[in-house]
Formats: sequence, structure tokens, C-alpha cells
Amino acid sequence: MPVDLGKMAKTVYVLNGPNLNLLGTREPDLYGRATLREVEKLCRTTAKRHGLAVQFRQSNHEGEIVDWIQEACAKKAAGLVINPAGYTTTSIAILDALLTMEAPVIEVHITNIHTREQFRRRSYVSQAARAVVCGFGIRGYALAIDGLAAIIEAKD
Ligand code: CA2
Repeated sequence: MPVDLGKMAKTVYVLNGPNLNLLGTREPDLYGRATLREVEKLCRTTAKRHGLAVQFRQSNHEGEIVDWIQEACAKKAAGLVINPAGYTTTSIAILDALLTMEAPVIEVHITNIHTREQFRRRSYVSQAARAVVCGFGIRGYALAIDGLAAIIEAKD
């Protein structure tokens, strides 16, 4: 039976890099007290308001994140939000995967990486990002989805 793509909710991927599974359990002064599960809920609530479905993932493994970016492309995701965490400043593999995406990519960081150590300030991922949100705590994820939704709606 043919699938009517027009009637299916568009999907956005929200990908989280290494150690973000620890959110809410360590370094609360820096990253806050909310857990990744709460971030997921925030993303789902925000996306729902825009009629978007969410694939929410976290991995400590670079290649798995690359696989998920390729999956988002193959499944024609409407957009992708990524907090690459420690891979932000090291991963050409993640950058290359993101550069293959036609859908808009938004980079998110919980902290303001520009007020932290020098080594955190240079992001490879930013080269593939339509926009970067940093320093709003976990609210940045909701802001990223709101922004992504506006870009997606403007395209329709
Ligand atoms: O501010 C952000 O969101 C970061 O992407 C977080 C990364 C860091 O390497 C980036 O420079 C900025 C670190 C994620 C580690 O997450 C933890 C969460 C709670 C406790 C410990 C680590």
C-alpha cells in the first residue's frame, strides 16, 4: 500500500553525544539538575506543539552518532538537533555526516562554550549548522526545536 507522506508527522532527530547520559547526576552547577530523560520530555512537548515527531538518542560512540545522522538522511528527517558534547571540537566524521544532510541542522550546547576553556570554543559541527544555541541550559533544546520548526514551516 502506498504511504501518504503528506499525512505523516514530520520527524526531527535530537542527537546527544558522550557523557550526556550523566546529565542531572554530576556537575549540577555547570549542567543543571535536569536528567536526559527530562530533556527528552521537553523535546517531545516542544515538538508536539509544532506537530513534529521526535527521534531522541544519546550515544558515547562517535560511529553510532554518524550512523544515526545517516539514518536521519535516509528516513528523510525534516531536521536535526545535535549536542555533540565532547565530539564538538574533534569529530570530522560527524561534521562530514552532517554536511551530507539537506535538512537543517541546529547545534545545541547547554553551557556557553565561549565563556569556558579555549579548547571548547572551536566547533567543527558549527560548519554544518544552520544555527547554534548555547548557554540557555536545557531550554536551548526547546529553543532549537522552535527554530527548526520555523525553518521547516517556512519551507512548506
Ligand atoms: O554545554 C554543552 O552542552 C557541552 O556540549 C557539554 C559537553 C562539553 O564537552 C561541551 O564542551 C559543551 C560535555 C557533556 C558532558 O555531560 C555531562 C553531564 C553531566 C555530568 C557530567 C558530564
